[in-house]
Amino acid sequence: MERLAQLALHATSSVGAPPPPAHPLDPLSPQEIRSVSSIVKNNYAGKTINFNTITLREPMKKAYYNWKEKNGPRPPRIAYFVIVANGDAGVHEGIVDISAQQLVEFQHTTGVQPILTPYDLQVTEEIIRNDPEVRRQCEISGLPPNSMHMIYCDAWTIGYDERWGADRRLQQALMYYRSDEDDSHYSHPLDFCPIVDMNAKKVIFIDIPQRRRKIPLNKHSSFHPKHIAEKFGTRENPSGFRNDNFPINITQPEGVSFSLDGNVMSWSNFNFHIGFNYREGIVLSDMTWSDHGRVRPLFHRISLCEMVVPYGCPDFPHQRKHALDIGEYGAGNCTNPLTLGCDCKGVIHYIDAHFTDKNGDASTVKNAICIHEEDDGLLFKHSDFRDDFQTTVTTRGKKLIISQIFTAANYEYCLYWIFRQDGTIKLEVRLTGILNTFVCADDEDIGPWGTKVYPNVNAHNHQHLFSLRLHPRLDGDNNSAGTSDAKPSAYPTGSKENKYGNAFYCEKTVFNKVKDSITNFEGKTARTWDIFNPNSLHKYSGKPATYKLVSTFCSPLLAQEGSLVRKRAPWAANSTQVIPYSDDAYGYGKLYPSGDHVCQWSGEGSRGMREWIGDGEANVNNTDIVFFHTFGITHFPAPEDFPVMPTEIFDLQLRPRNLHAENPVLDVKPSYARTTSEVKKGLSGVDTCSLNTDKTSRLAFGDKSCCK
Ligand code: ABN
Ligand code: CU
Repeated sequence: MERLAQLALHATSSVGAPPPPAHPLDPLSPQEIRSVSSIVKNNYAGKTINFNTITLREPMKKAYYNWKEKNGPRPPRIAYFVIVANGDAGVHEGIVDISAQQLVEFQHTTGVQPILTPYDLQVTEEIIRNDPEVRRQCEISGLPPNSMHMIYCDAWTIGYDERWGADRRLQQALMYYRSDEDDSHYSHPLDFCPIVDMNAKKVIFIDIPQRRRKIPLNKHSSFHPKHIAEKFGTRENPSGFRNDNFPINITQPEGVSFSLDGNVMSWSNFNFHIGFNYREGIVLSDMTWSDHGRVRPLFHRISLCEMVVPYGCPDFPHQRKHALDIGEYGAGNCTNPLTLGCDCKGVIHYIDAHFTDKNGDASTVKNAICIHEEDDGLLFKHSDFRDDFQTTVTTRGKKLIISQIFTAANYEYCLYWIFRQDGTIKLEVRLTGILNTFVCADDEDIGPWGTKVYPNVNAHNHQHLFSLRLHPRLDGDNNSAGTSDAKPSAYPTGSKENKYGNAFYCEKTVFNKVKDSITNFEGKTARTWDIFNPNSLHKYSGKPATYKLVSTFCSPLLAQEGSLVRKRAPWAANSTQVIPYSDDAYGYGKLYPSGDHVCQWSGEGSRGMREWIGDGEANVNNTDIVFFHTFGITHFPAPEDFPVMPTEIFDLQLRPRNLHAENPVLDVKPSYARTTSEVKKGLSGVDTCSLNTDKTSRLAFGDKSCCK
């Protein structure tokens, strides 16, 4: 990678600065995006350029809290941009100061390729359809004559292929056939893979397997209502749908219990900023907890900063299938517009997301972020057995959910950031969409590397691994981290220290240096991880104020040492890495663990997590730290996952421990509460079940009155 940096002093805009948004962490507005592109266009006058990225460069942490907490000046609005210029290899990238209407810095970086935008992915289908050699291969595969318009491809970045390196911007076209335009083409994969140079707009090579397989022309399996009617419809029930589809509605007769000041959320005792960018999608920042009036910082910034989906079939060229979807395509770029009553039910607030299009104009995804509440079941309960459970406190909880859904070609990733009233922060991932499929012949033994999910359809084994980036600020900037392992006493039964053999304890190991923080999940010890402030000790327990990471969906990366995916996702081989934080110029600060420009990185050299870990000697104890956590699942496909996957759910939790004086939800009003003395006197106590707060609950059968 070579960077040719230049300092730009004169490139300014002809229009004035757009009005600054309400909050320094707010994503760029459409006006700001246009303002940046106009400044960039002036600088690159004479070149034909395509805009790839225009995004907020968040303020440096120090500058941000200087403004927020110390009455300092508001940080300037800074944007980062990436453009691709016709005829130039690599990317042009730089920084625009929107407040000053100035291009501050720009550089031409070669040896890298930029993220793929939805636009980049759409041109590929036309290129392959018009290529004579692709046509010939389609005929060899048994494509009916004059059917090239029925050929589709999922365009993926090539990932990395040493035959071409990173000099040309390349995509691999995963090929499919649709028998009609409503067909699910994943039922009809083809066996060859064209490589497309997307700047030259041509096919440069076709990877053709030694064993040829014909296009499966079986009737497709699909999931649209008309196909369900074809599959399951009867004379009595033509739709084919189950006839138990009675609605479950969420009613909030008094509205929501969150409030938003622009993008700043207040809910229960939480307060935080909701951001969004092209790459990570939702970003939650400056998160605090109001502890009976005392505002305590919790996290500076939380996001999903990378992911990888490595496939496990050893045959060439399937080793190239390992999508780093966040760095190569963007959880923001691929985000869906959400629909009221459908993707989310209840009383919803949406936030739109804005991006640049290739011309530097703003494009908008409506309703990109969904904000809503749901019932969360019991928050706590206790009944006294002495009076047949009449003495009772029952408190119900609710949860706040900030969500987005992005489509990574075949897959949908549904991301739910969930807040509970007790201070728990949960991330739930739901995987749905369609398996990536490859053709197999009738008589083919596909070995242990995949599953035949449909006639002639092989779905390869793969993993979905995510990197969660946590920048903590628990009761201040100096934090620490470590493991917590449930262990039996080291002393044997009969010893003085463990006479009866029953002793066990929690073994805590603090990470002193970066190298100590490279750990893995241990099922045997029910391992969790603590992020804590060693300077803020609990008044009763004497233990440090902690957020405990409870995460058990921790499939280890299965690709071996030396594999391409292990090199390109240096963060994925372990469950945790902790690095010291420092503000870089323009506050960029160690965001992306597979590097800034992920497409076509060979995985060699020192980038991202490998660079940050360095010799592993840096101190991470009682300092400003960033905690990275790899989590996810291994997916061995099954026919139940086809033609579309029922959502597969996995999650993790961050739980406050030794942070609150006592149970932090004692002040949530119970739904039902009766003391022993009230029971004895025949008094009803607090009873909001039957006191009409919940007007919609009733018995399912028979009696229609509430709670009786
Ligand atoms: N999973 C690879 C991918 C993601 C987004 C768009 C195209 C391909
Ligand atoms: Cu999967």
